[in-house]
Amino acid sequence: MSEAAVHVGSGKVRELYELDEGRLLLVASDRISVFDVVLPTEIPDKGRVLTGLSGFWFAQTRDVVANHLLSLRPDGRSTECRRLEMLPIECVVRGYLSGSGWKDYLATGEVCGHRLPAGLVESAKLPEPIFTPATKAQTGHDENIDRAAAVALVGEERFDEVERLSLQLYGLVSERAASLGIILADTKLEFGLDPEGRLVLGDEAFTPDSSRFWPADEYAPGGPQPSFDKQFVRDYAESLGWDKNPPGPELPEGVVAGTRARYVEAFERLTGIAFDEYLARPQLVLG
Ligand code: PZK
Repeated sequence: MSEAAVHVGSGKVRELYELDEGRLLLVASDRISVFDVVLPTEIPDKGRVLTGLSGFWFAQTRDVVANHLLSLRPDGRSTECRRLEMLPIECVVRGYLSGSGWKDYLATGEVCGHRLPAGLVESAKLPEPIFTPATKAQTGHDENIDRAAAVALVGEERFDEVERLSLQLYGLVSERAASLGIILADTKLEFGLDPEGRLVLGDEAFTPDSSRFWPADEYAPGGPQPSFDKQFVRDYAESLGWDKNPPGPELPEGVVAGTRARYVEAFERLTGIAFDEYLARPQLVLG
């Protein structure tokens, strides 16, 4: 990393550094979290898979909306990006009923003010994708909010713009994933403003850490779906009778190898690029 980089933020599995006034460095580690707990065992190359996938989708969607990516570093896990003024909402699109969307629907019949048909089951495909914004919690979980609450945070014009762009991006990526046998159940996007006030897509985009990817050939609505990437880890952790409170369990070699293989498979299926080629030349994913 460049000698002058100043650490400015930590996520569960990522670090953020300032390169200069206008540029940041986003570094994806190999840490993995399950049931919201970061485990003591890493998944080799997980950070590279996520960085490469995000870069790939930034390149594929640049005609829909500008993004913050400037370049991928040769380490394959670090993204140099433009510094933005981030909007104070998470932009979530759901094509299927899962996670907090399913919980809210069970309790109220609605998700973020979208009234849904009666009788939907867990993981059901929605009649059409819906935009379900959330607040950015400093600690704990993001809170789903309706249109009025989101408009109060970003204004009506900005809301309409991020809703339209988020739905357009979800449509583009979910169609490509579907054609490759992968369901993009939902995704979380983050937008910011550049110094000229233009809307720019930031953060990571369409990675397994910001989205739910499900293998289409195992899709069976009526319960939770196996995760494309983390299912071995979840199954192993539950088989131990772990109570899902920290500290999480160490992972055996076989679970690590199987999980790494799933991440690499997701990368190769979605990008059409061999992961070894990415490691040799990360900028390849930018086209
Ligand atoms: C920004 N985060 C999330 C927190 C991480 C990531 N382009 C940008 N401009 C300004 N701010 C951010 C970004 C981006 N991306 C992203 N927080 C601020 C975050 C902690 C660690 F890796």
